[in-house]
Amino acid sequence: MKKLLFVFSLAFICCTSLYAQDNSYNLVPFPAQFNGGDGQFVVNGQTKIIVTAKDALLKPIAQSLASALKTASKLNLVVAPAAPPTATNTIFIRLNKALGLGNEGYKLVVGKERVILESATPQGAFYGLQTILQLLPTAVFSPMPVENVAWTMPVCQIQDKPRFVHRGLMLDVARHFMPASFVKKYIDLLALHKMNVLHWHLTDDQGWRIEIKKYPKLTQVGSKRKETLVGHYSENYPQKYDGKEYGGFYTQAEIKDIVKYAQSKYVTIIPEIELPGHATAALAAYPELGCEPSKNYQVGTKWGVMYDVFCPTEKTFTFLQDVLTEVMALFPSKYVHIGGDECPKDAWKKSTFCQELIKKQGLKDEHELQSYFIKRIEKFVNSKGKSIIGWDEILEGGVAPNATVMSWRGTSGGIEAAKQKHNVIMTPTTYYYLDYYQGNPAKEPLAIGGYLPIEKVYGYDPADGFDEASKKYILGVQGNLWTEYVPTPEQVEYMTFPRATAIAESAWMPSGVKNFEDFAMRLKEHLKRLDYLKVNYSKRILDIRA
Ligand code: TNX
Repeated sequence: MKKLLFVFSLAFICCTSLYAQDNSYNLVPFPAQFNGGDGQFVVNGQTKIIVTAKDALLKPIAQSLASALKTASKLNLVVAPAAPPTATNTIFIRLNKALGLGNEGYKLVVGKERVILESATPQGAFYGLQTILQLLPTAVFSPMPVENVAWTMPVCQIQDKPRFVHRGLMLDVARHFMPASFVKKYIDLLALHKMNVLHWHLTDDQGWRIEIKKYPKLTQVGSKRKETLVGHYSENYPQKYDGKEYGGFYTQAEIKDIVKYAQSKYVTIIPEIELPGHATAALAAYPELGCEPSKNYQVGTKWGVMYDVFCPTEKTFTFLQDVLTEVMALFPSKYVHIGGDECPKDAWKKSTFCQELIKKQGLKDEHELQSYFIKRIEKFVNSKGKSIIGWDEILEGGVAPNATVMSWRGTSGGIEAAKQKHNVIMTPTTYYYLDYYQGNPAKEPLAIGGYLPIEKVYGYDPADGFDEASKKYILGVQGNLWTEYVPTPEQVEYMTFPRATAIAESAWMPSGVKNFEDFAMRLKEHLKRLDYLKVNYSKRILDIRA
């Protein structure tokens, strides 16, 4: 069996390379199984898209295809409820529960006379639609009509499904606020890459960005900072501030609207509320939640890890439960991310309350106090039928029983958590930190540090370092964009793409079949799609391969 798989993989690699040399096969992420053929399906003014009444859930997908073609080609494709199976010049889109490709998979057969897209769910059909759009000329992504294009798709057969269920990007809107319209664009770009999770980092030391009705000061006070550090926060750099007030937050109405939008693109938004650390913005609003309630806490104006954190008092737990209750009501996601990272223990060490609590609970030290904190929060979240995700520090002092661990400090946290039979999401700094430099730092805009060119991002296999028995705990992967040095949407796009395209391929393609050369060739055409979508991606890959 192993030998067979090996031969299959080799054949796969050869085929994918071959196909990619032909511009018509620039699929990203590349499908799990692909067979090319001869000839083309020609789309013209008479082409019909068929969705029967029983599959009415697929209508929005048919309409999206028709509307993309209408915008770019002016062709007016009709979406109709029936046609004989032998009808020509027809695109059939239908549900088929017996496909065997899971909830997100689809089968696509492009013939000269007709196209058939089948999936077990609308989500599968949505990914099939992304593939159809990528098989069509790149101009189908144009927001305006494009002349002199032959609107064809190459004959091919595809059976496709993702490797991982969690295929995400994390966007930090706490350090720099991103407008709601841009968050929607980011969701579009996730969907284009068949990614399905937006991890929304909504709170941190430098800003609280989600309206909580019960605690209005969180946004009245916590969403604004007096000024922002310019340049690098390391002690070795001059510490200069811009002297300008900075702020922003999302109302609950805006959040509902964004969640609904994401649902239409099959993107789940996982909200993150940071605790017990990265909490200074909340403490500035409600100082009674800190270990020194009389302290004049201020929303952070520089980056890094801050000394002040939530104090594990009953007042704090009530506050956090109230906040999480409102958050869980806004986000249908089964998961809530509760942070858990970089919580310095100094404030707890100095606090008599914390020291007594440690004794009372029979805990060994402040690390076990952090574990106590997270476990209590987990219990509450579980009682509401949801689950927590935490950064890998939640392993400290004993991981909460049902937690999913997001492995960021390298891969070891994830590997360890999986050994303890916890689900994990791999997002290591070494491969997936999108705030790191992607080219020569001397030629790049200021970034947090590190060096992470797309070749390295692409080369990572998320199962590296896991033993056979642990691999099944890998839920998936995620690129993280922290925004200390990313003040605008344009800069978010620059840092995210095309590295996120490489992550999307690792999230989707079967293990062992990726090939960077092949990817780079397909990427060249894919970047033209991003041009049409007005994405300010980094052009480095084009320069180095020109
Ligand atoms: C570490 S990754 C952090 C963030 C910073 C990031 C910068 C993680 C869980 N915490 O607070 O923004 O480094 O790369």
